Amino acid sequence: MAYTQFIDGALTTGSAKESWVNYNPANNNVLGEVCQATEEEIDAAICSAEKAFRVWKNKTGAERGRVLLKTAEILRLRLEKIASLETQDVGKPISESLAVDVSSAADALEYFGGIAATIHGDFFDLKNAFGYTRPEPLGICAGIGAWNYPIQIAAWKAAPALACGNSMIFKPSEFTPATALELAKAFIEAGAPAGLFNVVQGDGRVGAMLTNHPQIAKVSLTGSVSTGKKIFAGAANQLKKVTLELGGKSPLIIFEDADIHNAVSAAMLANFYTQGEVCSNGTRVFVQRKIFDSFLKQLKERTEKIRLGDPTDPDTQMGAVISKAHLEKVIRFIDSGKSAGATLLTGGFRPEKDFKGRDITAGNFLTPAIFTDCEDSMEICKEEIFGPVLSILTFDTEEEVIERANNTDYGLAAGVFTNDIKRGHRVIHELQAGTCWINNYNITPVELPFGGYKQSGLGRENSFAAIQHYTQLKSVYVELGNVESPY
Ligand code: TXE
Repeated sequence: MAYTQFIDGALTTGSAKESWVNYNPANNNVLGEVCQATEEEIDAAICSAEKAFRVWKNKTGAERGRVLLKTAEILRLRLEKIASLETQDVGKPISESLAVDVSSAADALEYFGGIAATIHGDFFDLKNAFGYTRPEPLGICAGIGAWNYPIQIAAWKAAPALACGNSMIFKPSEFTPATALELAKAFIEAGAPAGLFNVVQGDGRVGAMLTNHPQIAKVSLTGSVSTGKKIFAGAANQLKKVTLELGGKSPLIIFEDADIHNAVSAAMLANFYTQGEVCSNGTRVFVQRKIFDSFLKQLKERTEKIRLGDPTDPDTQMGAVISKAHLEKVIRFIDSGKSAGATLLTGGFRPEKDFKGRDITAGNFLTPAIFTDCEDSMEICKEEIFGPVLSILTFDTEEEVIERANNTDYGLAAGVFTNDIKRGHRVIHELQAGTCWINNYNITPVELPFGGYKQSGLGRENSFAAIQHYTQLKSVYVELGNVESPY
């Protein structure tokens, strides 16, 4: 099959000038051909999005909200189909796609569909006058996605954008072209005007063309820090708004009074869920020295029981990483950890059989890895690996671990496990991170803002906080008397 553009309410047809093969990470079978959008197609998407914006911006919030809510309903009705597409595109277990990806997309559409009618300005009673503010839409917004949560990322960007009256052109990652097209179809079926949510396929070149296009008012990226810096630079010469949801190397701190079973569960979720391909993962696991041995024993035992294999099997708990190239990148990090003197306690190798004895050598599989004897200065403790590699570190005091946890250019997320309520809040308040958890990890309800400090990004997704990133505020002063003038 061909993954083409979705412009003005329909999939485009015709042969592509440039295309590449999309592979299934679990077996590297060919899923289809991804068609790189041409400049003409991007112009058509812009023209269509402008037309839709002119209609959409005059809708009331309630009218916009109804379309978002209907879109969410359609996604939920198609949960199995879309989840299956996501699993074959990303390589993640079907249990995850069914439980998280599609539902999280629908949650965002429902949340912003629900608040669309409540987006409002303020009124100010002044001396013989009054003032008011108007949160106004920006125009055509570009969304650019990463490959780990394709439909969630597309919906987390489209939902607030459309709720605020904008139109959106979305470019999925070149590795996962499929489910953004399902979202586009759902919007049309829900009654959105053609062109309100267009999809263009392509690699960074198409992303750069959108970023630099003068009719694009804002760019929202989910991707790596390096790409975020390129987009920020590209937007700078037009002073274009950006939201950047980037990478991280987040700390997960386990104090000696923590519930060990819960802390181990969180450490595993923070490193092995979605094969570790989650930006907010707690990949530096700091364990207070007194409980280190008992924590590590349970972590190793439970990690070695993870059911790695065919992602389409409902019993599978861990699938394949996105591509051969990414698998090799993760393995290079594992080799660097060993060279630096860390101990590879378990995992980190390519299995031939999965947990049901099936041959999985054709896929990009890697057993979940745990490194001990780590030092903060090691590359595996400083750089984002974006794979199933957990680095465990020990600490003694609260002051020490806060200092070490903050010693990074990243600042996306952080977690603390303790039963001392004062210590939990005291420590989390000192951690330089935008998205934090106490006694859990990576739980992202749409009501809470999601985003990072420092080089992990700019702006926030989800929650009412996202509204400010998709509107511009107009002040209006209304005179009820005369103009007092000295002239
Ligand atoms: O990112 P890439 P990937 C991060 C995660 C990791 C990375 C993995 O931490 O670092 O994303 O995803 C497009 N101008 N997050 O490899 O390579 C590219 O085509 C415009 C953080 O996909 O940065 C793709 O669509 N666009 C996140 C997108 O950028 C460009 C959660 C991302 O590609 C471009 C998930 C350019 N010059 C992953 N170059 C979070 N914080 O929420 C590339 N692209």
